[in-house]
Amino acid sequence: MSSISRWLNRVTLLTSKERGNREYKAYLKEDIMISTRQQAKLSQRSYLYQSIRSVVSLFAIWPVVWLIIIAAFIEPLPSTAPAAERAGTLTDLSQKVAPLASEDYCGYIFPTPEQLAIRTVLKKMVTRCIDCGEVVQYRAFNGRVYTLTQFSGKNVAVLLPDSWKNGLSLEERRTFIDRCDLLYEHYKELIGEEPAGDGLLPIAVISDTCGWGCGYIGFKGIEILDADWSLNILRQELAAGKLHGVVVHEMSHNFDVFWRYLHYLPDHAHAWTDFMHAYIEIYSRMGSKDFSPEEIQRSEILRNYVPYISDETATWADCVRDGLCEDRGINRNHAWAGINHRVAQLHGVRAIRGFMSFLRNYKATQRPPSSPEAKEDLRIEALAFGTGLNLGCYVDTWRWYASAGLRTRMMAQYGANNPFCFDNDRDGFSVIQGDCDDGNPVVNPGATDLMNGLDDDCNLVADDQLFTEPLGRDFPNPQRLSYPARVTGQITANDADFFIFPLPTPRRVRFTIRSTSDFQGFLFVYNRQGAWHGYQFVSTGGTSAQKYDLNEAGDWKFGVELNVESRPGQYAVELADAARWPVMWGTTEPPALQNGAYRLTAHTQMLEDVLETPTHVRFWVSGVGFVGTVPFARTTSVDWIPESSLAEGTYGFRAQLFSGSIPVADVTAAKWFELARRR
Ligand SMILES: [Ca+2]
Ligand SMILES: [Ca+2]
Ligand SMILES: [Ca+2]
Ligand SMILES: [Ca+2]
Repeated sequence: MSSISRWLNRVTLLTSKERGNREYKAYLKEDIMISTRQQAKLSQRSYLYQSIRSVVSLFAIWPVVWLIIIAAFIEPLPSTAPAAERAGTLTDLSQKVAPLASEDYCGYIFPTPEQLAIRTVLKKMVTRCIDCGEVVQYRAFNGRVYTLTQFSGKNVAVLLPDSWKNGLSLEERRTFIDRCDLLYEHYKELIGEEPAGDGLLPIAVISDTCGWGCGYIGFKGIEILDADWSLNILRQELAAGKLHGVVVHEMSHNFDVFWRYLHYLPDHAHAWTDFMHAYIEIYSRMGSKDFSPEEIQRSEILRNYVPYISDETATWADCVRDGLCEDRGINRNHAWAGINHRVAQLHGVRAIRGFMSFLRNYKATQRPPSSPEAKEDLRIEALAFGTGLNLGCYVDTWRWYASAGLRTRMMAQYGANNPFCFDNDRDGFSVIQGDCDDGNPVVNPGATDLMNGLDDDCNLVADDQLFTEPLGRDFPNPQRLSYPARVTGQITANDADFFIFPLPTPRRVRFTIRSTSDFQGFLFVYNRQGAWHGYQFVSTGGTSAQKYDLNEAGDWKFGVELNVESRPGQYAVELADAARWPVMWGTTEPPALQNGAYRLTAHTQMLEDVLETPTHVRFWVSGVGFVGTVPFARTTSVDWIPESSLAEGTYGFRAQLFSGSIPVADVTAAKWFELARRR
C-alpha cells in the first residue's frame, strides 16, 4: 500500500472514530458535571499515554502479545540477552510488526447514526452448515467495503479474508465460530441482555480498523485486525480449546449495554472491559490457554484492586473521579473495575448476576443518573442487591462514595450488620479488609507467612517467604530466595537485581511482576546454562503474570532488569506453583443415532477443579444452541432430535457442568459428527 493511501485510510478512520467519540464526549460534558480540575487533567493527558496504559495493562495476561509489544516498542532487548537469541527473536517479530501509532490501540467506537444506517446486517441462517462459506461484501466501521467469506454460527458470523480462511484448518475454523457463539451465550446469561442490532453479530477480520480489534459500544459488531501474529494467537488459543482474547475483549464492548448508567470516566469503556473482559473468562470457566479462572481472578485483583486499596490515602473522589493518583500507580479505570472484581471474588457469580439484574430493572424504569456520584450510588446499590448485604462498611473500607440516601436505603433493605465487616477473631482485620480466615487470629494480612503449610498472610500462596531489598542498599548479586517467594525491591538507573531460587522438583512456575511505583521493565528467567528461558514485561503501574516450565530440580535464576525503554522504580515479584490448567471435567463420545434422535453422552472424568458440586449437565450443539439440560450423574445423555429444517453437514456437541444456573466448569471439547441426510 502506498504511503498516500495509508495516510488517507488513517484520515478516514480517524474521522469515523472521531464522530462516534465526539458524541460520547458531548454526552459526558452535557450529562455529567466533570469538575474543572478533571477537565484540566483530561486535556493534559495525551491520548498516546492513555491508550498505551490501558492497552498495555489490558494485555498483561497475554504472553504472546507481550512479545509483540516488546518487539514494537523496545529495541534493542536488554544487553543481558544472549546475542544470537536476541537477533533471532527480534528480526522475526520486527519484520511482522511495524511499530504502532497511538490511535492503533483505540479499540472501541460509539456508533454514529450514519454508521448504524450502513452497517452490515447478517441474518441468522440456521439452514446453512457451519462449513459453507459465502462470499459477501462487508462494509466496515470506517465505511470501506471488503470482500470476505462469511461463516455463520448461531449468534455470530465470522467474516474472513483469504489469509485467515486459508490460515485456519477446517476444525480450527469450526471451533473458532463455536467458541464465539458460546461466548455470546455466556455474556447473554451473565448480563441478561443482548447488544442492540438485528441479526448475527459480525466478527470481521480486516486490514484496517480502530486497533488490534475494535467493537461498537452496546451494539453488535466487532472488527479484528488482519495480522499474522493475531492469527497465530488465535490458533494457539484454539489448540488449547480457548478463544483469542481480542474477541473476548471486543465482545465485552458490544455487551456494554449499561454504559449510559455507569460511564463517567473519560475512557470508561475500558473501565468496563477492565472488569468484564476478565470476568467473562472467570464466569464461563473458560479461562485462557495459560491461566485458570482462579489465576485470572487473582491477577485482576492484584492489577485493579490492590494498587488502590493498599494506598491508605487513596479516595474515590481523588483517584477515580478526578484521576489524580496516576503518578502513585493508581489507574482510575483499574480502581473502578477493582471494586467489582473484589465483590466477585468474595461473593461469587450469584452476586454479579444479581448486580446485572438490578441494573436491568433500573434501566427499564429510570433515566440514566447524571453525575459520577449518582452513577456510583447506582453501582453500589446494584452490588448490594447482588450480595444481599448492606455495603456501607465496604464503602468505608474502600474510601468510596455513597450518598446518605443510599446508606439509609441499604440499612432499611439489608439491616445494619454485614458479617464480612466483622472481626470475629479480633486480629484487627475483617474479611473485607483481607482476613482470609476470620476464625484464626494468627492468619491475617498483617501476619508473616511461616513454614507451616498455611497461607498465614492471606495472599493466596502458602508458605511464601518475603525478601525485601534494604532501603538505600542493593540486594546482593545474586540474592538467594526460598521457594515459593515474594520479593519487593527497587531498580535504580543502571541497576539490575538477580535472584537464585531452589526448585525441589521440576514444575510449572508462575511469575507475577507488579510495578508498585514508576518501575517499567523486564523479568528474565534464565535456564540452567545461563541463557534466557523466557521473559515478561511490566508497564508502570501494571501487573504481568507468566508461566514457565522449569524442567529440572535445582537452582534457577531470574533477574529484574531495565533497558532503554524502561523506567527505574519499585517492583514486587511473586513466584509460586502454577495451577493445573487447562483441565477437562469430562469426555464425550460420538453420538448414536436411534429412531431419528442423536444420543449425546458425556462422561465425568474429574471433579477436583470444578467450582461447586454440579447439579446439572447442559448440552450444546454448534450452530443450534442448547439442546437439553439433565440432572448431574457420572454419565449423562440427552436425546436430540434435529429440527427438520436443519441441513445435513457437520455439527459438534459439547457439555457443561452447572450448579443451578451457574457454570462450574468449562465446556467439553467439541465432538464433531455428521448429520445424515433425512427423508
Ligand atoms: Ca479477623
Ligand atoms: Ca484471621
Ligand atoms: Ca502467603
Ligand atoms: Ca505459612
